[in-house]
Amino acid sequence: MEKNMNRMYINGEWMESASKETIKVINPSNLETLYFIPRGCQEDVDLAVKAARDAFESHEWQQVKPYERGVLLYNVAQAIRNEKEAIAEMETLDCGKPISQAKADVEAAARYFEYYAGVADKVLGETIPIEPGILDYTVREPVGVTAHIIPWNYPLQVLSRSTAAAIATWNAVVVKPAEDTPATALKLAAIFDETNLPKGIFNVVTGYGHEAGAALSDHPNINHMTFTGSVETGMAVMTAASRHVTPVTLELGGKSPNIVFEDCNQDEALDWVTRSIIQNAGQTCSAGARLLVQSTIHEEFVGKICERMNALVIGPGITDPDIGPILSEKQINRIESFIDLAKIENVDILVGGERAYISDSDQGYYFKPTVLDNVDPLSKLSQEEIFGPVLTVYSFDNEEEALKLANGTQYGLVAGIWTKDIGRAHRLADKINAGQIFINNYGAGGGIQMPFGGYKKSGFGREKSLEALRNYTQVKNIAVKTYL
Ligand code: TXE
Repeated sequence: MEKNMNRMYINGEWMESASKETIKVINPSNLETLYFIPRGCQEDVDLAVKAARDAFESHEWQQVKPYERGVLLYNVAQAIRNEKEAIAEMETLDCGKPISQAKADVEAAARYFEYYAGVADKVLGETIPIEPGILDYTVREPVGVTAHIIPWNYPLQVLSRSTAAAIATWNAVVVKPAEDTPATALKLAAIFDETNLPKGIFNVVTGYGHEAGAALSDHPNINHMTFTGSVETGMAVMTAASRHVTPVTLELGGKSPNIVFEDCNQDEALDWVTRSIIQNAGQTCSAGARLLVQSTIHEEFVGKICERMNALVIGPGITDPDIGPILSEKQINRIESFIDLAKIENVDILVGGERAYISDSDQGYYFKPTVLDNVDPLSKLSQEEIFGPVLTVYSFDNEEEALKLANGTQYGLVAGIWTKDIGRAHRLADKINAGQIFINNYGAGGGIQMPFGGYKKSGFGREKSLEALRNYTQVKNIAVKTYL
């Protein structure tokens, strides 16, 4: 484990919280204590925001040329890659996710830093034709201090995608990782510490959401807030930010459908429908949580999904199973409460539906992959994130019914469409209310270069890709009379 795990990183210094209190972090695979982190409080957040503000305004940072910022970020990417195995292990111990998935996350993190390293000297303005004698142009300026509240399901990836974009565009950042999974944020701080980045450009305050997180989102001296997490907390963050007219980018999860037509390549659809709900034990905002299947192939297709789910290996993340543990007692209890509801609503529990016990000591928060059929589209089971390896299944007869089901939730993050009828695929893609549509694939390209974000309660603003630069820059228009 990293040596600085019991310290936060503020203004280039490793420090305790002003509260002097700590939070225990456990390994969800076996419930062993991993380490303790500082329980950050208002005072720590104030310190970090001030450090970021001073660093942002410093001559030193203002003098860093755009391409030099790119080089700094590129070096961070290389440093991440150099320690890929060790960083992946940290992520797995914290989150429980299978080590191969953690390695993919680390690779994605490195790619975010590379991608935005390349962007750093290409943040362009425009010239706008107005009238003879007037030169009108725009410049994209940094917003200043950007705050990033990070969830526990993809800690390093989510942290990297937004901080890389923010630093590439000349901002200074304050990060609040999730209290359950802070290891890779602190590791990233250690990596930044070894670069030539001025002190205070990258800060990490550890702590609880309702304390450090709330203090950060309600801070009068930040210029942008990026939040990924639940709808409920997202609303609280937005309310706090609104008190200071701080713009927010919210990524709040989903209830994404995979829509499977009888004419699709069934083997591919089976692979991806399964993978999209068991990735990270279903604790993924873009999980393919709902299966919408044409009634003509319902029985056959769902039967094959159940076979695949039954064959999956469950175990500690470090042993690289198909499914690792759920993050916490709170999260697994939440999944169980949905299963209780399924029983009350007489839903068909085709496989799973209960905790899994994998060792003699029965330690760890394991849950069996689960398929729920005949679910009411208006039930909470269909409308809310279960955030576990739990697939809910629905039947449709035609395109119109499929569309109605697909759009029938409060969320709109992702949708997968499986059909060889490309006209139908495009018609649906046009009408589905979601920020990202995959046709005959689910998750192509790893997403770094693609805009990502939600419709409806999945949030707003886009992360990843060049779209993210809008979050961290503001446009200034300058009109010049060219002769007097
Ligand atoms: O999320 P929270 P929780 C969804 C998923 C999950 C549910 C609950 O459905 O079952 O949310 O998870 C910080 N002010 N997602 O309770 O509370 C917190 O410390 C400021 C979807 O863990 O949203 C953490 O850093 N910050 C999702 C972050 O918010 C606060 C990923 C997320 O925690 C805060 C995670 C407050 N008042 C959960 N309270 C996705 N979109 O991928 C908490 N936080």
